[in-house]
Amino acid sequence: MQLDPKKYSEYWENGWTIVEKVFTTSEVEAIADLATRLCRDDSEIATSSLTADQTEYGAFLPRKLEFPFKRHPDFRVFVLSSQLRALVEQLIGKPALLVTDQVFMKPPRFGSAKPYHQDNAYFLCHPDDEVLTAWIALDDVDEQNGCLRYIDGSHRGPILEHVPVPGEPHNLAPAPEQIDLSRESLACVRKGGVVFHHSKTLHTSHRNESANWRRAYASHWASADVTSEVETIDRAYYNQCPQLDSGVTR
Ligand SMILES: O=C(O)CCC(=O)C(=O)O
Repeated sequence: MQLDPKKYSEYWENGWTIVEKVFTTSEVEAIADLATRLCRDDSEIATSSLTADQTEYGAFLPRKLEFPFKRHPDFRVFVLSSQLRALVEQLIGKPALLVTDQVFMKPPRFGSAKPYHQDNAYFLCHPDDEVLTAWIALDDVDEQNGCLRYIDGSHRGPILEHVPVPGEPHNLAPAPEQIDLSRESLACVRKGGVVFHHSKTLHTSHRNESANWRRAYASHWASADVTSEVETIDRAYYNQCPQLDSGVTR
């Protein structure tokens, strides 16, 4: 799949861009159904203890399916699709390797907010220009159901200090005064579209206030030249199960 040069410029100017129609509606619907089913299977809360409303809107679901690539072959086929990889490679300018992935689930009216952060505050990868996230929309995503929000140009600044958010120790975020909200943009996208962001771009998503699902498959990619101060690259799929990530070898 050929990347529109305008999208390439937008990515390097703002730190993110959207490419619509990378996947078909039926491809993303099958993946959304599979992720939802696996989350329900994983749920430790007995559904019998929930109210009808909670059950209907999936309040018992975990909010995140970790490592879908390892969970089911259909996820592997999906995330390693040639059209997605081609777009990633045009953005980073080198062959791309899949590092890790997650499916973020925001059930209707229950999906919680994710605070502003930079992915590379967690990954600590270098060079950071060769690391990106391809966030695949599994539902139509807008302001009401919790679209991604970006601080334009933040990928050109430093990695900010990230500290645990009060009451949410699993979430690390910079101090609010370090986020210039006057440069915030919303990334609304149709299901099957992909939002690409640089590893240093500040991004967040709000709670899902709508009656619709907001599910997204986030895939994290790097070139073979990328190293990490922590275990990100040692634990990358292409190092753990190279036979499955067949595109490029180190
Ligand atoms: O989907 C979300 O709400 C958060 C996604 C995110 O932070 C990421 O993909 O890096």
